Amino acid sequence: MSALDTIVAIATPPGRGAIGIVRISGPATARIAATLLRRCPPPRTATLATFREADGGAIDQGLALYFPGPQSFTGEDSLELHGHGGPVVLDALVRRCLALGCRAARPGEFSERAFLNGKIDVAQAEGVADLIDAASSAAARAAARSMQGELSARVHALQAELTALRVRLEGAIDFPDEEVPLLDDGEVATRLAALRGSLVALRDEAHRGVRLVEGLTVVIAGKPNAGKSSLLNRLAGDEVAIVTDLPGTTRDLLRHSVLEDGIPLHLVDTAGLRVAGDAIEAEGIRRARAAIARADLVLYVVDAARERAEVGAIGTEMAAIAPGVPVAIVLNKIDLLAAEAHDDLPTATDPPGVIALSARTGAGVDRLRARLRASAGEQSAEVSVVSARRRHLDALGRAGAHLDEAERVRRDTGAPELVAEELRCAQAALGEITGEFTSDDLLGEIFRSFCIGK
Ligand SMILES: Nc1nc2c(ncn2[C@@H]2O[C@H](COP(=O)(O)OP(=O)(O)OP(=O)(O)O)[C@@H](O)[C@H]2O)c(=O)[nH]1
Ligand SMILES: [Mg+2]
Repeated sequence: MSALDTIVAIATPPGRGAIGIVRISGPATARIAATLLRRCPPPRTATLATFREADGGAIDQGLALYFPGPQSFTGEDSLELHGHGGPVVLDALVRRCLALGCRAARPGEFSERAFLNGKIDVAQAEGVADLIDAASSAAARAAARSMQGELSARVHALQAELTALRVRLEGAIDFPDEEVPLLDDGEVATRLAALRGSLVALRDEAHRGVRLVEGLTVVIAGKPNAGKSSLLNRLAGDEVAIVTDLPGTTRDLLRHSVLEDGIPLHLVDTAGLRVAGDAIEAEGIRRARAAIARADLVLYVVDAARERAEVGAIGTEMAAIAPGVPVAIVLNKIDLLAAEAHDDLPTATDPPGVIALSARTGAGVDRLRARLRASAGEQSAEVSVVSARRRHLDALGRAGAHLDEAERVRRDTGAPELVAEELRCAQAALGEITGEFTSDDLLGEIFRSFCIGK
């Protein structure tokens, strides 16, 4: 990319609208404004202007806003032309700018320039993109936080801690004969432990942020005939899966995505867990267990009429298959229970969090939906979730692995230079989030996923 180019793009969505905005950024902005509008408008002042063709004729009339660099979004001289939002008139305006020496902007190029000029970091730019793409108010709130630099600030705080600890360790390397036993005093161990704790906390929060954007993988599991496929159909609002009264109906994984309040839920129906009857079912059960292990949430479906007694053992059974994966127990087929039993379900003897419902009648399904929304992070977004992406989680994961390794090296060898080296690697991994240590290829990839004019 040449920083000398002046770029132009329509910044409003395609189609007709009351207002359409064309954005220009780069060193030739003032010159182009002087020709297009007859004079460059005063800085940061909305100015009524006629946008003119080469022959002096009017393309449109509207507001012109001139932002001299560096006090602009991109950090360069830039101009916004607010005209009428018709595709033909906006195209004519862009064509005129191209004739005056602009180049058509690539997707995300305005944001990329803002990054290159130090106006925002990559995590903030991604926050802008996520805010525009947000499908729920929770996702929008989280994206706004990242856009305003909350994720970046958390990363910077961790990096500052890492730097301080490295200085301490590198002091020990440079002055090995100092009296203070630098690595035995427990201080390094304590600070390392605190760092690991902060990193895990940030990673959890980032994970919730990713789920707001990417959605939640919800695996429906349970014994054969419990009503798993019926529940999938109920949540999907469609006959997605085959339902029969034969145990062992579902053998393969069946995936279906739905939007719950704007949050994508990726539902996975599975084969009933039991001792398999044949090779096909055995493979289905193997796949079911693998899906459970990768789930963000498992809905364990129980036939309320026949399997109530087994509810207590489910937690242990699931923990063996998928340690750490949250499980919600769904007591299904409550329509088969005596009418008076419905009202006080779940009862005090059920484990906490049990959701009683009927996949057949739909009774109680709203409670399940509320639980799904909560799991998708909607509730925690009230507190403070930042929007995040897989690549952030990845970087946080690698930083965490280096900190674990630093702790292991500290314990086993006590060699400050080895610990310091792991801290340096952790720091580099964190730097990828904000773009400090990100390769040009990755940067290009990130910004290309943005829309044109942003
Ligand atoms: N009365 C009643 N029957 C239900 C309910 N949910 C499912 N069933 C019935 O239970 C039987 C099994 O339902 P499925 O949805 O196929 O159960 P599954 O857990 O997917 O079974 P497999 O795929 O064999 O493991 C069918 O006859 C369903 O009609 C319910 O809420 N109430
Ligand atoms: Mg089934």
